[in-house]
Amino acid sequence: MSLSRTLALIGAPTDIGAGHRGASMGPEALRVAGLAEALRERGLEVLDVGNLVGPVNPWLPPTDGYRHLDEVVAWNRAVMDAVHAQLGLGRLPVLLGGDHCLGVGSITAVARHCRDTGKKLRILWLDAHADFNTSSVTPSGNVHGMPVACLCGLGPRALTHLGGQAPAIDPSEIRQVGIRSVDQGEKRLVKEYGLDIYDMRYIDEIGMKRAMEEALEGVDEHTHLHVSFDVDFLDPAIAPGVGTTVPGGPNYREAQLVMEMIADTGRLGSLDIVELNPAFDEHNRTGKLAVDLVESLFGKSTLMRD
Ligand code: 6HN
Ligand code: MN
Ligand code: MN
Ligand code: MN
Repeated sequence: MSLSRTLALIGAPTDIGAGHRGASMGPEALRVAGLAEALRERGLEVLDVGNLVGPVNPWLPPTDGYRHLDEVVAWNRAVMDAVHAQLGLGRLPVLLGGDHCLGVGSITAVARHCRDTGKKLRILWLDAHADFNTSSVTPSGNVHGMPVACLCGLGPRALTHLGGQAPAIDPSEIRQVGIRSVDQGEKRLVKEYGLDIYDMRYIDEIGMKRAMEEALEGVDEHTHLHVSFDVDFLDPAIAPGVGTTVPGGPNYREAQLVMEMIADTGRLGSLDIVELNPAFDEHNRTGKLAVDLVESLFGKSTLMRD
């Protein structure tokens, strides 16, 4: 794959939207696992722009169905501005989370950039969870369970309108892969909004290759492909370093295939790596696995296909 663009690593060290502390250490764990070096090894130019700053986690119970909403908004503003700035400079932003609530800021920026440049947006949401809760149906109040709903215009105004207009995206622009944990009220909402979900049951039945072919269908030279990689997408047997493990996820080979098939499109335009939680990890094993998979996402293949 010829990717001539410079990658900009943007750290967002926060666990403000999560139900466990520790995703705030994600950016550093990815750096320690050698993310920048591995990508440079691929011949890519990589710029680590450092960490964004935002409010500390006050670790309070939810109010009106949200935990830390003001702080979540502040972090997402910082993320949106940083991601949009890097896209404007022609760089490929790689958001190092941080928990998945940051997907609101990141994807709001990407969607705006697509409107500016006339690109077609396709989001691949790799996750065990649908992240489509609202304040009225959430079992936890944790905003990392809500970003997709917010992006589709369902949620608190400060997040749905983060980029000025709502909804930031249309549900038809997103494909969710690896899903195996959807809450009761959330199920009703994803059906109502018509989300395209490749859940593990479906992947078991038709196989990862066909599922990914379907999820990538229609991606062409006019497409900006955004990958939102929640590390809990992976089976906990290979990726214990997350706060919300769900058994029955993709194994190592399936995960590699996902990344390789995305790389083959040559259309990757932006990336989130979120929910890596070193407090739950074993000697940064999950961080190293994430780096390994991201190498494949940027075109590293096991055989001579480069
Ligand atoms: N994530 N559905 C659960 C909730 O609390 O809303 C878990 C969400 C996990 C979110 O992993 O990004
Ligand atoms: Mn998620
Ligand atoms: Mn723009
Ligand atoms: Mn998840």
